[in-house]
Amino acid sequence: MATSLEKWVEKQAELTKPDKIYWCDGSEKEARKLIEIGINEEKINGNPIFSKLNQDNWPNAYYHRSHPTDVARTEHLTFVCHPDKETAGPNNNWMDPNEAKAKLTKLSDGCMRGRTMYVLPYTMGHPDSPYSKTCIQLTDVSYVAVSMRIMTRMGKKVIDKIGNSENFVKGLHSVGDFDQNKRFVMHFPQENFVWSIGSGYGGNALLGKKCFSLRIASYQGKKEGWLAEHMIIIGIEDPQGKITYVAAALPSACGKTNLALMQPSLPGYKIWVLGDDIAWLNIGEDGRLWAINPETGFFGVAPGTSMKTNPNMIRTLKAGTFFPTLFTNTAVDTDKIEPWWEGLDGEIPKNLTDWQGNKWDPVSGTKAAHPNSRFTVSITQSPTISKEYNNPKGVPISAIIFGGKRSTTVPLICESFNWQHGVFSGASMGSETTAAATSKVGVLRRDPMAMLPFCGYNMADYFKHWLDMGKRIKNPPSIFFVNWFRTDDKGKFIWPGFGENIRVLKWLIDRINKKISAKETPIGLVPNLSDLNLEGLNIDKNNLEKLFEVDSQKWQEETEDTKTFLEQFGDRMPKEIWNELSALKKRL
Ligand code: OXD
Ligand code: MN
Repeated sequence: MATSLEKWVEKQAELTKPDKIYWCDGSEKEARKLIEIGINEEKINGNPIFSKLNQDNWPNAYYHRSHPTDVARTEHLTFVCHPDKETAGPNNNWMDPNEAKAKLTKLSDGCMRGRTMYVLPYTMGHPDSPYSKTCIQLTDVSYVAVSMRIMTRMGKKVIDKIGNSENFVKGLHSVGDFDQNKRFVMHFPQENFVWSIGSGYGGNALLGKKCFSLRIASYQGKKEGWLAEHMIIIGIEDPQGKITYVAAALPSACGKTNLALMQPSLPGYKIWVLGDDIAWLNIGEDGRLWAINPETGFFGVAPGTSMKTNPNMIRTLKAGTFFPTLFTNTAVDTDKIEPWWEGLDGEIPKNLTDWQGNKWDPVSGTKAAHPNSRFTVSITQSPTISKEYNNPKGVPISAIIFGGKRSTTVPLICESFNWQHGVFSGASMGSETTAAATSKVGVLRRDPMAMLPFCGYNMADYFKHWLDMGKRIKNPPSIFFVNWFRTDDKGKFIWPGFGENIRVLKWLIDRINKKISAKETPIGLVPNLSDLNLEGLNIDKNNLEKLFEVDSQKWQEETEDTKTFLEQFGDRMPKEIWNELSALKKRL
């Protein structure tokens, strides 16, 4: 007798009509085979899916060039299909689930013809974790199958675990014909189901990532009393060897991965990485907040990554274990057959092929690597992986950091007065946009908790859930806000950032350990300059003060803008958030 899983796979195959169905076992041998298939058989736009890179300098690394229209998340084509629009909220595109399914059924009819359907069994989270989830994704491209093996815990055992139960997260993915007019990423939270067609890009196609572990999981978390967040998880070790775990939410491409793999400039400090993108936060048996990273890899932005900005990531990328490392839409040095991107160390190679496969002309003014070109690499290759990484319970969180890219207004670091105030700061956070989504770059967009594109339900209910969580957690973590990006009169960044950010984290640890006091401002608590270790930095006094300046005029404008943003949630908005806004206005 066929199991529920087998029946479900069969049903999807009847619709999509692949030539073959291949059940993946997650083995190393299989990953090699899939790469061979990607090199020799499958094609996108007439090009092979993978090509081999220089194995001496980049061991086990492969190159992938996407369809040129398929280079980032497509938020305008991403829908959350709750039965009613209100549950999806103004933060999501909504479509009635029946209408969405009818639409996708039409588009998916025969979409895998001539292709192989890969069945990917995986868990998000350690299989022994009480917080992990069992999932199946179907896809018709080897790139996605190989990527999922890097990013999740994939293997045959998952199928045994599912057995004949219906209790698994379902994902159906096809690249279709890459037609943008037929591209959709649809979420069905009531059914734990994601259906994506027309795109092979990470955020649209690796369905365990943004689609399940954030959009669907955030909704599960709301129902079940936990949080699925767009956060890194790190352990900060001080010179005495004490490790403090923190989770930090920053919008896409705001230095999240750099923070997660930071090499601290202050002697004696170490940063241990548990995750660079997603955190699931649960209340543990002891009543505290605990975090796991459901993923097992980094899907990071390549441009700007170098031995100077993120040496531990370069080491991770070059570590070469049995997991392949993928580079997508970077440039390629045609002499050495190596990946290249703007910001990488060393001279610009003489002969480069750009991300679209054309010979690159350095005076053309174009970028050789796509600004959102990516690497996909196993976290296990990181020299700074935390020893708690595989702990099924996760790690206890002592502080939560929110942040954004703001050239003005927002100080380098600011501590919230309490949980509710912190939730308000998170709800009102804004950031100048980047290239991770297909929208305008450099405009200020409000992005609460860095979750605007990822919260799978009405954000007003999400804020309420955050407030409720605070009431249930014993000793809720302190909440901080950081901004590494404030600029001087000439538009240059004042703060050196990267490894120097440890100075800011040191202040944060000293605060949570109650070692130092702080200066009260209308927006929260900022450092007394004497408590910040600034030794060896060369920031002039005016600029230093500017880093912590709270300009009343600018903040009044900020509150107005926040109010306009939050008003879109109407009556559903918790009154605590409005109370915080009024209190802030009063303090200003
Ligand atoms: C990502 C994103 O890819 O946030 O992580 O866009
Ligand atoms: Mn992200």
